[in-house]
Amino acid sequence: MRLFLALMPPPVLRRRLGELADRAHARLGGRRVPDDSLHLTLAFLGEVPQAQGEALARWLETREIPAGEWRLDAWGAFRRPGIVWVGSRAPDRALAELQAALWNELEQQGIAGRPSRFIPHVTLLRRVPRLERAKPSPPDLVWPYRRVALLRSFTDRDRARYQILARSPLA
Ligand code: 3AM
Repeated sequence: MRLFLALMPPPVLRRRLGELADRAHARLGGRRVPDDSLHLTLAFLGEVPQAQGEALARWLETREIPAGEWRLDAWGAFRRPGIVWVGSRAPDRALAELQAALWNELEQQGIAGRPSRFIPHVTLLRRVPRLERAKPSPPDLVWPYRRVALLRSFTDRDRARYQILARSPLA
């Protein structure tokens, strides 16, 4: 199973992110990420055997995280895969610490693949054919979070789909 750890937005924020995705999609095209799939990836684990996935789910269910608030105030893009995202202008210390702490524990459980850089972002569009230089007015959103989710990623009719397998206890 292909797994990742992510924050899932609360419903009000999910709608706001969906509106940003609609606006960006009208301008740039590409594939708009459906509201249900909007997330912030903290760790991409890759392909994991079923038994290890189940052990990771049990670990996460007892792993409380510190509650926090992430401010989203910037648009961004990853050019090569044609991804348009929203995130923050300045690095977010709490998220960086959370990502590092989770990776320490994943590595203790035999998971490899810690990235050399962590750019917190919410992907809104994929496969954008041509990215513009001009950026629209920056977003100004706050994402309050209290738990992390373990998700399985799979492909269904050429679309990435996610299924929540486990969640950490509410902080
Ligand atoms: O939507 P975002 O950008 O947060 O890009 C994939 C997505 O991130 C990323 O994991 C999230 C859930 O699929 N992802 C997929 N394959 C990856 C890989 N090989 C990857 N991240 C790093 N390495």
